Amino acid sequence: MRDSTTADKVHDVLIMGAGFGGLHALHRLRGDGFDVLAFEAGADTGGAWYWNNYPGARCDVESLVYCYSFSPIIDAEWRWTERYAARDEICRYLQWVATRLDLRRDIRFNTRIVAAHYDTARSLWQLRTEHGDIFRGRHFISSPGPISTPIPPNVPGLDAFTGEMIHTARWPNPGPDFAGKRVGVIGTGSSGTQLIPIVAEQCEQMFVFMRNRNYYLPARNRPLTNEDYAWWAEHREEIRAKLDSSEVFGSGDLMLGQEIRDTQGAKISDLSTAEFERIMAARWEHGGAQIGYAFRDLFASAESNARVSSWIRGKVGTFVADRNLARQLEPGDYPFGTKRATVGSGFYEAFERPNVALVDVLASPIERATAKGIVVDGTEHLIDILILASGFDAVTGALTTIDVRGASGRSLKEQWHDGTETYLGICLDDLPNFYMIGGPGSPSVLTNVVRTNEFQVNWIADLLCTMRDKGHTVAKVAPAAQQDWTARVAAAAGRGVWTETNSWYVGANVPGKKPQILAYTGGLMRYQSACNAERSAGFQSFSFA
Ligand code: N01
Repeated sequence: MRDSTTADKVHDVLIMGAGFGGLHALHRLRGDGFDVLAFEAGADTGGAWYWNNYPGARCDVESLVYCYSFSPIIDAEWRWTERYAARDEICRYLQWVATRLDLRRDIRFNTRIVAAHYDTARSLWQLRTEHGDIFRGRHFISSPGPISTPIPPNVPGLDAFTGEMIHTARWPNPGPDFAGKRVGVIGTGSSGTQLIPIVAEQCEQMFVFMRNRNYYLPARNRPLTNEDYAWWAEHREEIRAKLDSSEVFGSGDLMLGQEIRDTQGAKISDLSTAEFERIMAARWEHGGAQIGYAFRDLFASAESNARVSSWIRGKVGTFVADRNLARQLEPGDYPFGTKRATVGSGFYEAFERPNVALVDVLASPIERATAKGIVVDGTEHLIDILILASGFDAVTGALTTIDVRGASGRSLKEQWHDGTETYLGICLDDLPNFYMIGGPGSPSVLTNVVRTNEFQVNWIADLLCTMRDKGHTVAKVAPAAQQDWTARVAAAAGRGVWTETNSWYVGANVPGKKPQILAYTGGLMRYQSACNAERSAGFQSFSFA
């Protein structure tokens, strides 16, 4: 291990990750006069999108709201081309922001942090990179992105496979040539759903190993027009305020069209059948995940959710004519939205292609991988390229797969072994001067993640400014505050249907991970109230030194 070229320099703030959260934190804190240094594992910014370079990768939150709102410069100078931005355009956006706001000079690219230890004697954080360099900072902000630690499927013998094997979140550039190839895909979540129709058009043969059937919504993507931008200029602040006032779920509540906006927020239990049908049909036609934001009781009431779930199940037949195929593709018997719904184009239709075979691995799980393929029910499916669209150790994985240790010297992995505890999803009592953007116990992944990131960045920056004004160098949250918030996160989840389904929201996709809701399900409005109350009270849940 060697010290960095900055030798004994102690930065005010070190940031792990230079995606949406990290870039904004760097900009805000530098503007506040702090000496900030950020680390990014990728060769450039882009966050999750830098790594998820698979064919068809595209955001399922509308681009006009999947972007920063903190900067008038960005608002004025950037223009999205499509309703749902493709991966490349999002990367270009973040790369442009990094240049336009002159952030690059304080970012170390190609620099993965592998350890972060708190030095109690000197009250500072010491970060080690994979190259062995050491950096020191008074405060440490973790912003690795909630969905940044890919995991392979739990398939025996996967290492024995001798063909090309690629996880969607580690896609090579350039990617493989699929022409004349037999391709296997494990996973039909958001990544698999987007990739399958594109790769199916290029390969010789595709086997889709499909376990649970997810809810699938048509994106109805299209270019953004001058009229859209005129509408946006008029409604931008109203829409942003609505994202903040989301009571439960509000990822991309942008609705170009007055009629649909008027139906926002109804309770399904108060609606007549005709009204329910009208709202569902309008949102279905509008496309995207709008149905997820349509009703106030969607996640609070099992009966209400069941009406929506059953309505969407009934739609599969509108995509594929073959009734038997439609039945095979029908979403499973779990509440809509409790596993993140997928949004895309051409997914169901891909199964009508003669070169695509649906291999059902729900009733009969994958037995094993061999050198040449995948065995299901005693049949070996021969494969040249195996695509793992098998997801992520979400929200906590980025911190538990590196060595993070606070004042007690116990690793975060040990501390979270029996479940995560945080204060506001941002701080931990054993980790002084440590702050998470998009951490467990925050509503991040159930809201518009960019908007929530921005709120958290500002809250953390306000805390650091308050400390500086008062001459404090160390902030440590009280254990009681952490326990209270953790109980509040559990209570909020207990009031709805969130924990009924095995999904990454509850860590069910990672062997050995404690089953627990990873996000605060009370909505961004309640979350912001809790954070604002803490700030207005002078950060009274913290002890300072
Ligand atoms: O991962 P997932 P993802 N045998 O965890 C299957 C964001 N995102 O990468 O459901 C067979 O959703 C697993 O099956 P099952 C977004 O938040 C956004 O697709 O467990 N199958 C499932 O089908 C998203 O939710 C965008 O039965 C196995 C799949 O692998 C999150 O990232 C795009 C298996 C994993 O689905 C993760 O999405 C991409 C096995 N042994 C990602 N193991 C957009 O904005 C796993 N599976 C569009």
